[in-house]
Amino acid sequence: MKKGQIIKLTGGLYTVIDEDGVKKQVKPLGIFRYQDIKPKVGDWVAVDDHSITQVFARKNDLSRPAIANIDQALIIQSAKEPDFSFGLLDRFLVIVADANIDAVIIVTKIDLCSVQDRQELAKNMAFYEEFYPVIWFSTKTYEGQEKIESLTQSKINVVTGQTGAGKSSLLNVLNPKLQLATNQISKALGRGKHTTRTVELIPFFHGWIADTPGFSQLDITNIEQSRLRDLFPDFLPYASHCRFNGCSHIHEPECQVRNAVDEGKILKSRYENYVNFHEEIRSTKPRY
Ligand SMILES: Nc1nc2c(ncn2[C@@H]2O[C@H](COP(=O)(O)OP(=O)(O)OP(=O)(O)O)[C@@H](O)[C@H]2O)c(=O)[nH]1
Ligand SMILES: [Mg+2]
Ligand SMILES: [Zn+2]
Repeated sequence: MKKGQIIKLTGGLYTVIDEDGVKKQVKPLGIFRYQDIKPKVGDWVAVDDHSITQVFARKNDLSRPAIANIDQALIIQSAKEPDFSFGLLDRFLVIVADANIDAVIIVTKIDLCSVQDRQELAKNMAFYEEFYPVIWFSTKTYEGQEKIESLTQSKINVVTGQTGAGKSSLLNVLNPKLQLATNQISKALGRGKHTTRTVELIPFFHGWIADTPGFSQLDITNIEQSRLRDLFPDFLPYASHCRFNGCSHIHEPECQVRNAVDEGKILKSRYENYVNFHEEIRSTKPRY
């Protein structure tokens, strides 16, 4: 019996790298089905020659893509084509934080920005930079490449971001051997277009990167409404000074988060997105 990590799942067959670095193709024990255990890419497991015999506890867990034990999500947002979206960025940040995964924000296609556009974007991104690593990247100028290399070292990374944002292009620049397909025809932005069905961890700077089309599931409605405010790290320094314990920062008087927004200490769009998400979650909960 050896310990190992699942790096790939195709057609019910799992590829595991065991503690000696040996690759094995294995199947889960039949009994797992009755125990409601479904091994995922990223899982630490015990294996014998043919089977996964045990799945160890996960540190985190995503369902779409189905992957476990991720250290870090690279949230890829293009500056242009498609246009930068703060709503989408905040949504990704919330989903990633809810899953207890660290986030790195990468702004791609920066070569398509005018100097003025870039200054405008930089002004807003400065609010994020206090809480997340923010990297500016371009496949044309290679700006940001070294920073991405050093931040992804020795970690299990997953890329995410809307279709066309430049995820595959970025990975190809960082590791030309990958030769991932780019610019796949995409009519519908977001979901439904990604064709790949396999999730795979690819060796990447002494660590791993998940070759996924990004999170197809951008649903936030399963997040606890009372937890949502804790997923905005920029609110936390002010939240502890709100008049009411457990202030939702929406309608309570003497709310220090709202004050900080008014004073320009919290980015206004962050707060607006928080209120939108709060309402989105509330409106899907059954009322009694
Ligand atoms: N000018 C410019 N174009 C880029 C850059 N990065 C990507 N692109 C272009 O943007 C298009 C989409 O890039 P992809 O890498 O396929 O995007 P993706 O995020 O992998 O998209 P999906 O696989 O559909 O999720 C391609 O035509 C790329 O050539 C960049 O830094 N600058
Ligand atoms: Mg792609
Ligand atoms: Zn408050």
